[in-house]
Amino acid sequence: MGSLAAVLRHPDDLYPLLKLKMASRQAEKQIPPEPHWAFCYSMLHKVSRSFALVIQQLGTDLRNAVCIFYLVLRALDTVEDDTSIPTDVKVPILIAFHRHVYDREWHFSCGTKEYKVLMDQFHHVSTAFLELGKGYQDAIEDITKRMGAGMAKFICKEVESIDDYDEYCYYVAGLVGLGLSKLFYASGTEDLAPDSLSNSMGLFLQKTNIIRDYLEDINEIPKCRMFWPREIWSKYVNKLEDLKYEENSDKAVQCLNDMVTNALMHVEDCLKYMSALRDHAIFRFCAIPQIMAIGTLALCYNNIEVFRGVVKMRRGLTAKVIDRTNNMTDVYLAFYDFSNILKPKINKNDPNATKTLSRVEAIQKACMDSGVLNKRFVKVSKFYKQ
Ligand code: IN0
Repeated sequence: MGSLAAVLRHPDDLYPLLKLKMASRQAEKQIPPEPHWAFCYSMLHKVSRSFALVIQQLGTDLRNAVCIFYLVLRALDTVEDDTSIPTDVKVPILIAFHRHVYDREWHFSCGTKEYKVLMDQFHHVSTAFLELGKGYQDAIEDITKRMGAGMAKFICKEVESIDDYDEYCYYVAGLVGLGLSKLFYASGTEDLAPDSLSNSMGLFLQKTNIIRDYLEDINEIPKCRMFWPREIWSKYVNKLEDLKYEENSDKAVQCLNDMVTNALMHVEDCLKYMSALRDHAIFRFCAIPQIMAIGTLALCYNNIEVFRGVVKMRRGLTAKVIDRTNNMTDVYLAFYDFSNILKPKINKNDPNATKTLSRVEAIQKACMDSGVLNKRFVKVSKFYKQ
């Protein structure tokens, strides 16, 4: 029902939603016949909703490499997240995981629902991995090794300082950016992007997820998950979980706005990374999650609902983003529009108002300086209206 109400409120969501539905039907038909590839692509569709479609439009070789990279990372994530695994069992698995992807006999049961299936039948992922080109295998193994070691380090380490926060996000998302840039380069269609830009692409997505999922993470059973850095939240409350209590609403929103302002720092690097991409399918693969992220941040900024439930972009808007993102002009328009949705929400009494405003204006200046957006056009067009 919710989605019908949403379509009635936003009738121009209907067509993009229909296109999305058809595309996912189409994609399911393209599942390869070999049992191990069939398992990998059906698992991909199960674990990531819209993202599987975006992967589907990549060229065959790269698509297979990205599919396996995605599933290997999800498996590593499943081990890291499973709070029922004792630390002295979990840490060695995380550190040695890069070797296990080569070993079709290796098996470790953990996780729930579709992630348990992924772990129990991980030998299919290893079989497919061993069929990838050497360049792809080396890139995936290198990143899996560094991410496993980084995750192991933070099993017993809290995210205290903002540097810890950036370091943790580097291990679980920045390295994904470095890995994808290596895969794009190995596919021969892109130059190898600078690590700093690849890292920012990951940090912007990860920090948006950490902000959006605050309540889900703090209420995690049996052990709460805390990724917000103490250096930020300790300015507003004495314990991170205090942000969710009614009586701390004002402080909670100020802390939220501080976190969003921190995440906005990575936008210019992300725009530089995307503007350097040459291949259309790779461009869309990278740009769509980025636009989803700036849209989600605009939605979360100054929004107490982040502490009452999970704030998500409506499915119709996701369909629009997937349908309308074809070149850098679309990206600049989207970042300009969503910045324009965030800006009026900046209330001058917010402790970070000046910093937030300067970051939003820097983003809009970067979009205007691209020269592909002219003042008049931006004024009238509402590429994305909430
Ligand atoms: C991703 C990223 C991703 C895509 C393209 C370029 C990237 C460059 C650097 C870092 C990550 C990049 O995109 C997915 C998007 C995704 O999975 N979205 C979910 C929705 C959601 O809300 O989670 C979906 O189901 O559509 C992403 O978020 N991550 C990811 C993981 C693996 C790969 Cl290969 C690419 C997860 C994360 C933690 C942000 C890296």
